[in-house]
Amino acid sequence: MYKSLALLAVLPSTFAHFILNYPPALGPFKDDDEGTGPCGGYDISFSGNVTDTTVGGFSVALTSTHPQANWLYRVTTSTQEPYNWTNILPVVSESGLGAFCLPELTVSPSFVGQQAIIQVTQGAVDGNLYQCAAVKFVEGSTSSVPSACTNATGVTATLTTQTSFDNSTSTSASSSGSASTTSSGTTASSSAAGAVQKVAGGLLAVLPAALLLL
Ligand SMILES: [Cu+2]
Repeated sequence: MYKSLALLAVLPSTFAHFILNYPPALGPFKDDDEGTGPCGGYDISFSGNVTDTTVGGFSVALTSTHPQANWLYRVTTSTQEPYNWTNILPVVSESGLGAFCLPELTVSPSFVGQQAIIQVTQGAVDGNLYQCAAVKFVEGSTSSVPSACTNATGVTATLTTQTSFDNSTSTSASSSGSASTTSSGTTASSSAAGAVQKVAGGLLAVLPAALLLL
């Protein structure tokens, strides 16, 4: 009893599904609106916090209150539907409660100089949940990981072969055999595997790179 109260005290005051700790979210967390896309009750906007973010390596730090979830990390420079999202990683399957951070995420250098929205979607037992951060992409990679980027004991993550929560056989990459699709897939998988490998001090299993190329 006392122990569970103490645990609750560590969690955010509302019993949130998940919280985006870094980069800073578009606005104060709104628990009731977290299921509202694209940004958990916020319109896409650059009028608040805009965090300088290096294209060659950056962190996204989360707190999850679901013991198991899938995560999708996407980016866009568009402010209007359908937003033209680009996946930063394939869907990540994660288990464990509390702090969950992927360091060394990357986006294409073509984002340098642009303001963009990083969107994190959590696919959980109670549906899809959304948080976003406004960033300005700059050159280079950040050598130091922000203090907000930690992983709770027991948190593990693996990359899946899915590109969305809808299904794994959607029109994009999977059924196309073109050379350009193959080579971009190779690049994405190696950097993605590197990012996921950093989670939780080697507790995780990373899918063989070959699987990601299917
Ligand atoms: Cu929830």
